[in-house]
Amino acid sequence: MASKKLGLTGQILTGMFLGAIVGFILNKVGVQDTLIQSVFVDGVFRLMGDVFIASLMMLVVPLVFFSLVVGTSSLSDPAMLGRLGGKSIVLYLVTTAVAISIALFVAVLIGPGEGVNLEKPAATAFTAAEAPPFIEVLLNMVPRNPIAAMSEGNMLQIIVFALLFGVAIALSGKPGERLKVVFEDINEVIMKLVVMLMYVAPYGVFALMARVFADLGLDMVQSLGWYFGTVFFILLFQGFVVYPVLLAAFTRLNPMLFLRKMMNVQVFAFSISSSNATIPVNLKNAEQRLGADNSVASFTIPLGATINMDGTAIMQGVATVFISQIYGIDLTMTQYLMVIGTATLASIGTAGVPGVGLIMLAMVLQQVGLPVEGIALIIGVDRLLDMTRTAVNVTGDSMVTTIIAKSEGKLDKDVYNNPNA
Ligand code: DAS
Repeated sequence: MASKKLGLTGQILTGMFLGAIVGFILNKVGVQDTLIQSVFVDGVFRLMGDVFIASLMMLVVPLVFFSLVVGTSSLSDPAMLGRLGGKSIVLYLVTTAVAISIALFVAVLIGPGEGVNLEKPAATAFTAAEAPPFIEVLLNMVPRNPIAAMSEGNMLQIIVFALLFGVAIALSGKPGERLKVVFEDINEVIMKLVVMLMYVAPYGVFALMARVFADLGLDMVQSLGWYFGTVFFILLFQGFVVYPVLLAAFTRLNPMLFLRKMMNVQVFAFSISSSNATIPVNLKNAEQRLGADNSVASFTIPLGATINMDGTAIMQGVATVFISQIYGIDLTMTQYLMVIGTATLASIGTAGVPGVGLIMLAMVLQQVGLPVEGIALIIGVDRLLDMTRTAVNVTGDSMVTTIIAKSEGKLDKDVYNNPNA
């Protein structure tokens, strides 16, 4: 699995670099206003890139709805709710909200997209909607018509409906059990769609990068470098500062042992870019090396892989600020709060498969009225960031698992404190 994923990663990286080189050459040769510009840059590359972005968007609504119903219906099973479910949800959402708040603060401080002032895309399906006052956002979260919410792509309403629908499934006895199986099967198929889309990614990335570099040349490299560096720095800060501090504060356990025992899980997650596929490795590590009892880890690790995506939320926070700066759009405090709320809620609906964080980014951008086309600017470097943020995602899952196991008196401290366990 890992070698296959690296092959795909290698293909995407190849598409990225080839696209950048072709675009850079076209920019240097100066094809503006020539046949090459209209046939290739504004023709073939635009079509390939827009089709790829549209196919990302195509998956947002079904992905969030079905993965969230599946996640909620298993979570809200009465036997599982209780303290475990409550603690997990609070800790997972708090760590995600902390992660994205740090991301927004640092991104505004560094300003990776300042000074480019790319021309805003023509009025498209994603024209910036007026950001409503925050109280209105809260009132507007309950969908009067769930089907309309889905057709309009109103993600907060879709998330609320999916949460309620999932709870209703869990409380509906036999009919609910039958329906839950159907939703689990549909969810599997949608995950397969995400994987299929990732195979088209190298071609889409090539076209997007070629077009961006043909139009912008080197200016883009500098801004992209700042974007990549900002996300990478915050991911490392979250993984190696925030998590150890939270662990020590909540459990008084030695955080350096935690980091040391997480290395193998992080390398695995990095290489395959999938929290879901890392569940078996993360679960085994939590039980056998961190000393968490199976009754806790078997619930919190899979739940975390589904609803806890701190690394993804960090990328979404920085990307939102970067894209708003690139287009010279100032975000209001309400919009920043909406980004935190939407990205935190979206992380619940983001299943741990490669590239899915980018699909959810489209939703966050749409919710705050930013041009979704901005994804084209960062998609080329996203693969490398996906690998890193997946390693952070699974580290967060294990950190919360350790805190909960300790609080439930279900952590074997001898195992945890044994460096060779
Ligand atoms: N690769 C996803 C994961 O498995 C995260 C993402 O796409 O942002 O966690």
